Amino acid sequence: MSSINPILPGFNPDPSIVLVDGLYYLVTSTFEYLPGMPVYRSRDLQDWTLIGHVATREEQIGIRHSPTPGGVFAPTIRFHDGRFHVIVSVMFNARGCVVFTADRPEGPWSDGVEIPAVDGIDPDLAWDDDGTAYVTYAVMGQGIRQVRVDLETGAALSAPRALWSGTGLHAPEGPHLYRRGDDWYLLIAEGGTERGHTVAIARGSSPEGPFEGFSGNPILTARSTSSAVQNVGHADLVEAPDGGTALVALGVRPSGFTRSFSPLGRETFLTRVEWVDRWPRVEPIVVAPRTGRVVEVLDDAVPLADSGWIAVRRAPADVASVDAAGRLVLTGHGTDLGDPLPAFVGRRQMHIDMVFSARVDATGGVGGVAARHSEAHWFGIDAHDDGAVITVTARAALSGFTHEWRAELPSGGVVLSIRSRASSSDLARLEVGGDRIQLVAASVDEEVVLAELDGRYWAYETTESFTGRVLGLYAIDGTVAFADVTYDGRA
Ligand code: 6LW
Repeated sequence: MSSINPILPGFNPDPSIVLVDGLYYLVTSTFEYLPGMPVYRSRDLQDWTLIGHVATREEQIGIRHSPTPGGVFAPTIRFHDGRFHVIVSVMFNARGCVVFTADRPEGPWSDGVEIPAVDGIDPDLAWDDDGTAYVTYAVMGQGIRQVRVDLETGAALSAPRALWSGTGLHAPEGPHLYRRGDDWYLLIAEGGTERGHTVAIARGSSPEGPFEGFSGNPILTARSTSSAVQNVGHADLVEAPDGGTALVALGVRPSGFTRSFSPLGRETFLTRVEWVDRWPRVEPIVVAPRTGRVVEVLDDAVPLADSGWIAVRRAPADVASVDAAGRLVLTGHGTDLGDPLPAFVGRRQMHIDMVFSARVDATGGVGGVAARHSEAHWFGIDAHDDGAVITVTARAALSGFTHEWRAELPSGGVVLSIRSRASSSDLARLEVGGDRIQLVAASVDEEVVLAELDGRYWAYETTESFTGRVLGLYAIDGTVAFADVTYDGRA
C-alpha cells in the first residue's frame, strides 16, 4: 500500500478507525477544543473528508473547566448492532469515561453515558459473540485493565481487572482489542507518547485473556531511527480495501538541525500489516506528504460548525459570528490568548510552508491573527484602527515570557499574516531550530515584518499541550471583523 503520509496532517493524534459498509470512519483526540473528536470519512484510506464531530455541545464532554492539556483523550470508534459507538476518557473532568452513540457517523451523537468504573485513559470497546461489551483501558502504573459494562446504563458488570502490563516499557496505554478467527489480539502503545513510543501486541483465546505477548514486539516503532516520522505509536487496525490489514498510528515530523521540534503536533499516519504465523508484521511508516498547494478561503460559505473551525472550551459559533457583509466577527473582553476562554477561533496548521492571513477591520476594537498551542504558548499580530493611524502589535508568549513589537500604518485597511517556512538547518547561516515564522502587517502600500520567530518554542515538544499549532482569529478588546481569511499551504 503506497500511501500519502500523514493521511491527516496537523493536530490529529490517537487515531481510531472503523470500516462500515465499505467506508472508513476515523476519530482523533481534541483535548481542550470544541467541537470535539472530528469524524473523518474515506473510501480508500487516502482521501479523507471531515463529516462531523462527536462532541458538538460542551455538555457532552464538560471541558469548560478542564485545564490544558486535559479534556478529550484518545477516543475509540466502533460499530455494533447498527450503531456507531465512540468511547473516550475526558481528563481532569468529572465526566471521566463516556460512551456516545449515533445512528449516522456525521451525528447527531448522544449526550453520552458515563462509565464510573473506568478510572483510567484510552478506553477501547469490544463485544463478545453473546453481545457482552468489554471496556479495556489504561491506568498509569497499573497497566492495561478491563471491565465488562452495560453500555445502556454505564454500570460495571464485573470488577475491573488487570489484563496485561505490556513488555515492561513505560506507560502501556492506548489498548485496542480485536478478534481475528479464533484469536483475540490486544494491541497497545508503550514507551510514552514521545520519542520512545512503540506498538506492541499480545494474543489470547478470549477477550478476557490471558494474553501472551508476541516475541517480535515492538511491532512498530521509530525510536532511535533516522525516520522522518517519530513518536510512532497509539495504533488501531482495520481491514484494508484489498482485504489485507491496515494500521493507523500517530506520529510527529520533527524538524530543525537536531530534528527535535514538531510544530504541527501529532498527526495521523497509515501503513500496512501482513500476518505471519498469526502475528502481525507492520511495514515501517514512510513520510510522503500530499504534494501541491492547498488554498482555503474561509469566507461565509464555510460554516462555523463542522468545517474545521475549532475554539477553546466553547463551540466556534459561541465565539464568532458572521455579519451582514459575510465577515467573521469576534468580540474581546480585555484578555489575550492567555485566557482559558479566549475570543479565538482557529484551524489546524497542516503545512510548515504556509501563510495564514486576514483583512482586519479593527475600527471597533483590537484583534488579529494568532497561532495557539496553549494558554502559555502562542503568538499573534493584531491591530487597532483609530481612524487616523493603525497601531499594529505583534505578540509572542512563551511560558510566562511575553514580548511585543509595535508599528504604525496609515488608516485605511490592513492585512495581517502569519508566514512560516521550514528552517534551512544551515549552520553557515546560523539557521538552526524550528520553522521560521514572520508576523507581517500590510497596508495599501507598505508591508512591515514586525517579528521573526524561531518556531522551536511553539512546538509539540516544548509546549506539552498534547495538541499542535492552531491558526486563527482573535479579539483582545471590542469588536473586530475579518474578511479574506485565507490559509495557503504547500508541501
Ligand atoms: C493518550 C495516550 C497518548 O491518552 O497520549 O499517545 C495521551 N498516546 O494514549 C494523550 O493523547
